[in-house]
Amino acid sequence: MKTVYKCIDAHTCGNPVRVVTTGHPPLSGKSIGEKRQHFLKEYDWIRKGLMFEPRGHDMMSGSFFFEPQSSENDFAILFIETSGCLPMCGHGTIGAITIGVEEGLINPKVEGKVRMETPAGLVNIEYEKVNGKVAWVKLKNVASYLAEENLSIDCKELGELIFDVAYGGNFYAIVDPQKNFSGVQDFTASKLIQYSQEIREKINQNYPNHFIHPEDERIRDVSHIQWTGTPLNPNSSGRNAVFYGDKAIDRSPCGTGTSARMAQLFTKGKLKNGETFIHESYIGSTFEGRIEEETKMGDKKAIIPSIKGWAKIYGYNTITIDPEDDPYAYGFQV
Ligand code: PYC
Repeated sequence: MKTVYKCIDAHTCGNPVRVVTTGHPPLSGKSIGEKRQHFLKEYDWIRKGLMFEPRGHDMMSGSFFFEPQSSENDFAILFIETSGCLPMCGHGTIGAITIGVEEGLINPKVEGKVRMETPAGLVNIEYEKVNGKVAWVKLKNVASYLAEENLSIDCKELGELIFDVAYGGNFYAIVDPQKNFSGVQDFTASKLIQYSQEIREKINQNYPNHFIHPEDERIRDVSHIQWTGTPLNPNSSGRNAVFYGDKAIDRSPCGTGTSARMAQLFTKGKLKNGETFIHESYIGSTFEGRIEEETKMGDKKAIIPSIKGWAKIYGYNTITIDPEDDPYAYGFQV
C-alpha cells in the first residue's frame, strides 16, 4: 500500500534534519520510549524508506512529533536516523525546534521555552525568534557522564588506539590524538569512516555488556565514534568528527557527542562547571556547549550540559513509499 509523508527539510550547522509532519504510525505505549519500541518492531520500514537512499542519504536524520505523555510538556519526539531510532539527537533537536517553531507545529506554553520528551528523558530547550525566524536553539541535555576510560582497541591500519567511552544521550567511544592517531585534521572523512566501522564493531565485541545506561538498559553499546583534534579556528575549544550510522560523519559538531565530550573533559578535570566549550565540527561549523550543573549517574560524576546552535529550513517535500510500484520503496544501503 502506498503511504505519503509530508516533510520539512532543514540543516543544523550543515547536518540534515527532516521533520515528518504527516503519516504518523499509530504507536502504542504511554512514553515516547515505549512508542519507540513499538515503532522499531512494526514500523521501521518508514524510517528506512525516508532515511536511506534514494529518498535520503548516509547522513539523513529526521523525526516525528507526538503528543507528550505529561501535559506539563510541549511535545514528544521520535528520532529516526539511518542508524535506527536514537534515544536522543542534539543536532536533530536544534533542527526540529527551528522547524516546529517557525512552521507553527509546536506552540510552547511559554514563548521561548520548550519541554520536549525524548526516549532518553525530558529535554528543556530555549530559543530566540527574530523576525519570524529562530535565531538560535539551546538545549539542556540529559545527564552525561564518562562511563570508562583508557580502554584499548586494535585498528588494522593505525595500530593500538586508546579510547574513553562517555554518554551524552548515546554512547561515544572518544579517540583523542595519541601516538597512532595525530588528530582529525590529518585524516579524510572516508578514512575516519573506514576506521570507525572497524573499531565500533570490535569495541562492542571486546567489551560486551560494558556500556549500559544505569537507568534504562535499552540504551546500550557504543553507537558513535568521536575522533578529536586541532580546531580550524584557534578561538574554538576543540574539534571533532563524529561517526554514526554505517557511513556518516556528522557535519555539525554533534549535540550528544559534544555533551559526551564535555562529560569526559569534566571528569578528567579539564573543563569546569559553568565553562563554555566552543566545539567545531569536521566542516568547521560550531556549537556552544556549557556545563550547566553537576550531578550523578549511578555512582559516577555526571553533568547536565547545554548545547546551543542554529538551523535553516531549505525544503518542503512530499515523499511516497509505494512497495507495489517501487522496488526501492524501503530504500537501500551500499
Ligand atoms: O547531534 O546528537 C547529535 C547527533 C547524533 C547523530 C548525529 N548527530
